[in-house]
Amino acid sequence: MKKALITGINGQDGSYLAEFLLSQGYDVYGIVKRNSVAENQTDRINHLVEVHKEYGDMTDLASLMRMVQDIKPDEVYNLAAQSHVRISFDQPIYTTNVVGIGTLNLLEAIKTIKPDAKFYQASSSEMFGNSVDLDGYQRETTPMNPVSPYGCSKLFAYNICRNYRNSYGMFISNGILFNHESPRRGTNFVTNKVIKAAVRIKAGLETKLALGNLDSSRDWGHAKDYVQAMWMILQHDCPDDFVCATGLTHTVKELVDYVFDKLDLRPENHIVIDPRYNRPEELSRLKGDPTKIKTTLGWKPTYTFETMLDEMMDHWKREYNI
Ligand code: NAP
Ligand code: F7E
Repeated sequence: MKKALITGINGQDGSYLAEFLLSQGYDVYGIVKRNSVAENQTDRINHLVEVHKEYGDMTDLASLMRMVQDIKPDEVYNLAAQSHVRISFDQPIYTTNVVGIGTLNLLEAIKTIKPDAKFYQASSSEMFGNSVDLDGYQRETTPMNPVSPYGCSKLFAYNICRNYRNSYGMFISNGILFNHESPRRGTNFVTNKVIKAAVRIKAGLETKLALGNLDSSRDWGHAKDYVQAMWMILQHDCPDDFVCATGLTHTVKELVDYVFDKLDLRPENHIVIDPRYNRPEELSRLKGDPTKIKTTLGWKPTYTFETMLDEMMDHWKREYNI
């Protein structure tokens, strides 16, 4: 039985990845950060009784070393992060400690104790910033010029992973994933924020939805499809870096229009623009080219933008009984 260690297991991706790896026959271990409200912290994985949960923190090297020593994992998926871009402007040092130094802590623990473990790093399209190739896509070779503390720290993590791969011959791969969503997405990310609020408006529980920049556009896929990509990346015969994206982009306004239209609501009656939700520097457009992961690993998404939003709407409609 292969052993997988997932950091950030109680996050959106960690929970889907744990489900997927259990279905593949893995023994799954996950690092859970201590939280003062113990009841809420493992909400997304409480149904996965087979998962071994261990307290640890990306900023606490000793806790990572203890776990790598005890578990001796075959595969490590580094998904832990302060993953909210807007919040990274408010907490740049904390974000960098978790995302950047935290990744280096985990690499050191693995290099010292279990150097043959395969390592997946959750890299992000946010690393590109506003760089875009002439054909309008971002791909593995597009220059990286991040525009947020989150993007800058993810770029450090991406580079230190490549450096450890090249220096020490370790099996370390980066998945450069574009935005991916699901009913389990945090409700302060724009997709789930819009959908939850629209359903609450429909249910008569609120009337207004405050948003920031409606003109930015994102390449949105489904988290379930993207965690399969993570696993496929580690099953490849050599370590490498892959963009994972749908190849399509939509503005936040298009997202709002689709959701409100489906619920028979008129956005102009409910949306208010609040500059609090703007970023000091905005990444205006993301559209990824998934050619490499499709042709090399045979990955392809099963959800479209619309079927993903429909599933998220169904989730919140069930929640509010409408
Ligand atoms: P998420 O829902 O925010 O999950 C992040 C996880 O990291 C949570 O379980 C969180 O635990 C944990 N964590 C935070 N700080 C930690 C620390 N100091 N020590 C240990 N664990 C810590 O994020 P996600 O959407 O699943 O994304 C997974 C990974 O992919 C992240 O690294 C993210 O940056 C990256 N990524 C995401 C996307 C996307 O669109 N979703 C795209 C590209 C890359 P708590 O909940 O207890 O804080
Ligand atoms: O914003 C705009 C906002 O916070 C998307 C993370 O998973 O993907 C995610 O980062 C867009 C931005 O995601 C609101 O300005 C407008 O242009 O849902 P988001 P993100 O910043 O793209 C990348 C790939 C990651 O790696 C990150 O971890 O929507 N927007 N109004 C808003 N965004 C939010 N959150 N809230 C608003 O009210």
